[in-house]
Amino acid sequence: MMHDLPKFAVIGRVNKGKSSIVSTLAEDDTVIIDRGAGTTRACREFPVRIDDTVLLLLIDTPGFQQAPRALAWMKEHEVSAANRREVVADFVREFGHTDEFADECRLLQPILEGAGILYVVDGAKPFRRNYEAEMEILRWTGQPRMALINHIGEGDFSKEWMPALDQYFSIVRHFDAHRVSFADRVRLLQSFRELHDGWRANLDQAIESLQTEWQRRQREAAHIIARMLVDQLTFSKELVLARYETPDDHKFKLEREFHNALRERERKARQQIEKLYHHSKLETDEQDLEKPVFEQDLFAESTWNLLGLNPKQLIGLGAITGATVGGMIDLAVGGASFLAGTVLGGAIGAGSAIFYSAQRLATIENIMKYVQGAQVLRIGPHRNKNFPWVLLDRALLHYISIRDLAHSRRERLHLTENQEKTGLVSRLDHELRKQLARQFEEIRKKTGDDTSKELTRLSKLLLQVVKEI
Ligand SMILES: Nc1nc2c(ncn2[C@@H]2O[C@H](COP(=O)(O)OP(=O)(O)OP(=O)(O)O)[C@@H](O)[C@H]2O)c(=O)[nH]1
Ligand SMILES: [Mg+2]
Repeated sequence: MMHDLPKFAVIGRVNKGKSSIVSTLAEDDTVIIDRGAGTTRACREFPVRIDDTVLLLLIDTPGFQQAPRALAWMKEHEVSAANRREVVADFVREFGHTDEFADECRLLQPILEGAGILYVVDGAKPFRRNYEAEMEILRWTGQPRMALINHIGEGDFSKEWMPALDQYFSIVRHFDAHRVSFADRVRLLQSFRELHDGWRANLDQAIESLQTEWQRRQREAAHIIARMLVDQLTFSKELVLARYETPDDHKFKLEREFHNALRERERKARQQIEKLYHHSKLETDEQDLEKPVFEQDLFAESTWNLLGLNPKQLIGLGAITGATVGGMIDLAVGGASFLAGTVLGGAIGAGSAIFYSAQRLATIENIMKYVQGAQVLRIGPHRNKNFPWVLLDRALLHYISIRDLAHSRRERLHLTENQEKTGLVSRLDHELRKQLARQFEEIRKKTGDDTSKELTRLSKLLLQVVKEI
């Protein structure tokens, strides 16, 4: 694979999104990107890799600063078309060790060493004649070259750019560094194939590896979400009371710990998804990130209104799963009504404890039982019918936001931008929803038991969901 490894230098005027394109294609959110011009001062290689296999190399380069002057020097030394590449090499030899044309020399170096050229322009700004010098220099190198029209901002001057770019580059493509999908990335690799015969076999392999990897990530994402749901739906917390204590002594603390543990599990699953899609920065900045939907308290009523299934849909599923309609309405309307814990009376060390599940609103007091010996206070598992649907909705919204997030985005992630994507579960196919509801019921029956079968089944169903959204 290392033999004739495809290498592309990303080239262009300062501040046109070169580093952003490298970051997006290499799925590397550590590439330095900034709104100021002249951010990248040295060339740096970024491998596009799957596991340990490098599929291709991208080289981030400084931008052209004085192309017209550089071209003037080259024209003075030109003899014929046959020696132009040599003249470019002479230029780098002449100025490579001086302060003059420092950025031009650095960006030309990898091209002279055999890299293909990805020339980036900003299609949101009009074409100007002064771009001709840099395009001409690139043509003189004779290396395989493609132009990418990026869009920094609103305007669209692609129509002006096209006829100019077509004269200097064998392929011209639109490629938006901020809004690029997986399919766009694959399409770009397919264009790379056309640039140079020697790279074709490696690029074919790269495309295949990427597609396999994408499917693997879908399966892993489905599994992460399934495992989180199984954990959340079976989770409970217990506390042994001393003889002189009453449940009231611990009620609030236990409830708080229970909710914190649920939040923590959700947070962990999100981090795993972010890691899966190579968003390492998001992971470390998570505490500081403002994520309106997700930072909303899982137990706040507004979250419940926004996500999960609506009461009618829950009733629809109730008929299937045999739950009582009255109870369901009660649970679906009040975000807070299910919060009470349940108390378990049981003899410690006497084997199985008796568990009182609260279908409807239950308070700790009214279901407390004293059995011989110590009392055990237990809270959970969460009984609300909508609970798994809210969790799933939140997980899916987070999943698609991460999956579709270009690695070049540096601003804080506002997941509410995906407003049209909220309420995903309420739009799922009814049959699929029925199957999910059945699985949730099965899982909920399994408190404390082995849930590996349920996990496998739920993963399979969620894979269907993940592939569709
Ligand atoms: N909206 C939007 N902004 C973009 C896009 N691509 C780049 N930018 C922004 O444009 C600015 C410059 O991006 P860079 O990737 O640093 O550009 P560069 O060409 O590497 O710049 P230098 O290294 O300074 O030559 C940054 O503020 C980016 O966030 C895009 O597709 N859409
Ligand atoms: Mg840069």
